[in-house]
Amino acid sequence: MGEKRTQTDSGSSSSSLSILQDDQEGFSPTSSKALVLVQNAPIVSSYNERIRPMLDAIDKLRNLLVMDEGIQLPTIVVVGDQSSGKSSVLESLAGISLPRGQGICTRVPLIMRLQHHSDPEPELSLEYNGRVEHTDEDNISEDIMNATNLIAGDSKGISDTPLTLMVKKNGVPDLTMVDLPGITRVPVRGQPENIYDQIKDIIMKYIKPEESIILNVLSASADFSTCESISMSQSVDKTGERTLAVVTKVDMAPEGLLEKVTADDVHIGLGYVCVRNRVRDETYEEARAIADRLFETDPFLSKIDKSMVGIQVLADKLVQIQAASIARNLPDIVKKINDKLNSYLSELN
Ligand SMILES: Nc1nc2c(ncn2[C@@H]2O[C@H](COP(=O)(O)OP(=O)(O)OP(=O)(O)O)[C@@H](O)[C@H]2O)c(=O)[nH]1
Ligand SMILES: [Mg+2]
Repeated sequence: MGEKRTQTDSGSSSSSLSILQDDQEGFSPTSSKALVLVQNAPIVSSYNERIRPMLDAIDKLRNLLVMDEGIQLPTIVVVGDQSSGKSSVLESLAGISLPRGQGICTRVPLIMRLQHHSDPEPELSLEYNGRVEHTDEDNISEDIMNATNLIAGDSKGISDTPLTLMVKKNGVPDLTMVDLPGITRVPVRGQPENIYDQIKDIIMKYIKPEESIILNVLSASADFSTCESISMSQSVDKTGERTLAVVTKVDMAPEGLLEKVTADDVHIGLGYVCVRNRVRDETYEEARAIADRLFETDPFLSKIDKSMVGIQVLADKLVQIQAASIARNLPDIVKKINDKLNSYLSELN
């Protein structure tokens, strides 16, 4: 616990770049290999081997704070109104427990790196304020809450200093996502008056860059057209071409959902996936079985096309979207880094 971060990050900068350069040739957006991978990818694991090095390179660049130099990285950003179920969706994807509940729960950006590994024993670590803490599935939720309290104070305030959670686990999809605080209009006791503006600023910072993929989490019972998260994502992505919707809590409002997701009044370019997350103390296996049964047997939910329901569908979609985004953006990222490097070198000379 509390192990100090060593030189690993800075020491890896040149290898990150060489990974980028090597893969850039093998996986440029126009290369036929890239297109075949992106179009025909039935199995997540077949992607993982191909995508992993590039995703690692992107994550190393993230740790090297290249974003502070104005270089944007492809990132899946999870947004939604408060308690819409954002953290629950990430829990379902990772099969681990995150802090979730009523009222404001996520108070700092949580960068979650999921990485499949063959060892049956999961490995979890939490990085913040320059240190790395090793943890496990039983303690992760509490460790995140403690780290959040250290960063954002122990009342209900928020902060834009991120926490990074690394999850190496057998069978998880290779994805890096950022979970953000939910949007709320009305400050509760202990929150500053301008809480809405603070949350909005954090969200906008993450979703504005063209390289970001917006994962918009909507509760099934909500009127999508009045969701704050929809108006925020529409303000930066008018056509919806980089927005994917996840509809949660389908168990609570199944009626009329099919009509809502097929009408697509709010222009979601990357489509909808409907999910039922784990609730209370269900195990992940129980939750998955309940969700599967619901989508098979519920008179309303069973009518929704199977390509639009379930966590597995969501995982497959996200992996494909992430791969395409990295492939599309990588050449430009390498170019921007080289340009920066050259300008710093010429300043030095
Ligand atoms: N019945 C049901 N409840 C759900 C579902 N998804 C989430 N919930 C519940 O909704 C509440 C809020 O879930 P969270 O995952 O904490 O929501 P959030 O969007 O991360 O919340 P903030 O971080 O505070 O904005 C929790 O009590 C969850 O158990 C679902 O699919 N069905
Ligand atoms: Mg949350």
